[in-house]
Amino acid sequence: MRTSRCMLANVTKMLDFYSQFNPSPLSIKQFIDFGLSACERKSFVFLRKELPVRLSNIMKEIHLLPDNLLRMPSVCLVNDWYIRSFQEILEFEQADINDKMLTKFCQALVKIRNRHTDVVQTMAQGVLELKESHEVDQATENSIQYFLDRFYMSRISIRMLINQHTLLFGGNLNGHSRHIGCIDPQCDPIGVVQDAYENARFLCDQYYLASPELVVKSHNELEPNSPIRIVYVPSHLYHMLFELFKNSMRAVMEYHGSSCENYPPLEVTVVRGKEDICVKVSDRGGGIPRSHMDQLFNYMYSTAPEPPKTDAHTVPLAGYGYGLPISRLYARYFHGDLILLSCEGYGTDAIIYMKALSNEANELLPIFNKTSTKFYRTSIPTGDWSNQNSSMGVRHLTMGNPRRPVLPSSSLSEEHVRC
Ligand code: P4A
Repeated sequence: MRTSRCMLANVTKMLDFYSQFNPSPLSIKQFIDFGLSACERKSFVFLRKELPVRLSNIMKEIHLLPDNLLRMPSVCLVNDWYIRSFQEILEFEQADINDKMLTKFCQALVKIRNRHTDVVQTMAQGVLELKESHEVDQATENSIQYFLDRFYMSRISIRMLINQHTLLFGGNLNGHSRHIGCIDPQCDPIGVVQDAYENARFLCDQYYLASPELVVKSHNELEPNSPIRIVYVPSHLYHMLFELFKNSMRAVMEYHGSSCENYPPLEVTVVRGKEDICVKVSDRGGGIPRSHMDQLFNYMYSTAPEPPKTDAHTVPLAGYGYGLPISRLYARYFHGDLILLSCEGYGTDAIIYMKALSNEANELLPIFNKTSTKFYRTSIPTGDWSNQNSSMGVRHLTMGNPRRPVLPSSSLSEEHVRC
C-alpha cells in the first residue's frame, strides 16, 4: 500500500505540530500510582497526545539520518510503519470518549505493537544493506550510533506505554497477580538471575556440551537478612541478565577450551544500597582488552549477516546482534546503567545499576530539538588530545570510555583527528 502525496502533506503538518512538544517522562512510581487508580479514560486522554509526541519526536530524527541510509529498503519500511502508526493514533485525536471508542483504542494499540515487533531486526538489516553497498565514513557511523540509541530508547518507552495500557485495560483481567501492568512492585532480582542463568545455560550446554556453574551472593544494606525486593519491570531485567550470561558463558567456554574439567563459575552479586541496586555478573573468561570495549556497544560493528543455521549446534551462543547496546538502553531507560569492567587475561565484570527508589526511576527519553538536530549536521569533532599513534598520523581511537550522565555518551567512538 502506497501513501498518497496529499496524505503525506498532512502527516508532515501533524509531525511538525506534535514534535514541538517534549515527551513527558513518567517514573515507575507514577506508572504504579496510575495503575492502582486505573482510569481508562485518563489513560486514553494521556496516550492520544503522548504517543503522537513520542512518535513524532523520533520520526523527525529518522529524517536527519544520512541520505544513503535513508534510502535503504529496510529503513524505508520501518519509516512507513511509523507513519502508519502515527496516523492510526491521530484518528483518536478528536474522538468522543465512550466504551466503544476505548475498546477500539486498545485494539489499535495492539495492532501497532504487532506491526513494530521486528523493528530492531529490520533496522539492523538496513544498516547491513548500507554496509554492503557503501563505504561508511566515521561521521556516518557516529550518526548511526547516536540515532540508534535514541531510536531504540524511544521504542522501549512507546512499548512500555502501550503495554501498560493494554495490560491494565485490555480485558484480560489478571486480578490475582501482584503485577501492575508489566511492573512487579515486589520483583525478586535473584529469582530473575536464576531464570536468566538457566535459560542461557540451556543454550550453552547445547553448543558447548558443558557450562559454568552459578554462585549467587547478596547483600541488603538497608535491612540485613531480609530478601531483596525491587520495584521494576522483570522482563527488562531478564533481558539484560540473559544477555550478560550468554556473553560470560561464551567467554568462559572459549577461554578454557573443551578439554577443561572444571570451568570457573559465574559469580553474581546482588546488592541493595540506599540509592542503587546493583547486580554484578563476574566471570573468569579471560576478559577483553580495553581497546575492544567500545566495539561491544557499537551498532555498526555488531552488525553482521546472521550465521547460517544448519542445526542447533552451529548457532553461536552470543555475539551476533545488538544484545549489549540494547541491554544498556533498558538499564538507562529508568535512569540506571549497565557497564563492563574487564581485566584482560583474567575476566569481565558486568554491572547493572537500577534506581532503588521508584520515584527516582524516571523514564529517560530522547528529545528532538536544536541540540539533537545539530548532532547529525556536525562532522567529526576536532580532537583536543593527542593520538596514541600521532607521530605516524594514523587515525585511531584514543579516549577510553568516559561516562557521561546522559544518553549520547555511547557515541563516544569519535576519532580525535586534527581537522
Ligand atoms: N572476553 N570477555 C567477554 C568476551 C570475551 C565478555 C566476549 C572474549 C566478547 C564478545 C562477545 C561475548 C563475549 C564477558 C562478559 C560480557 C561481555 C563480554 O558481559 O566475559 O560477544 C559479542
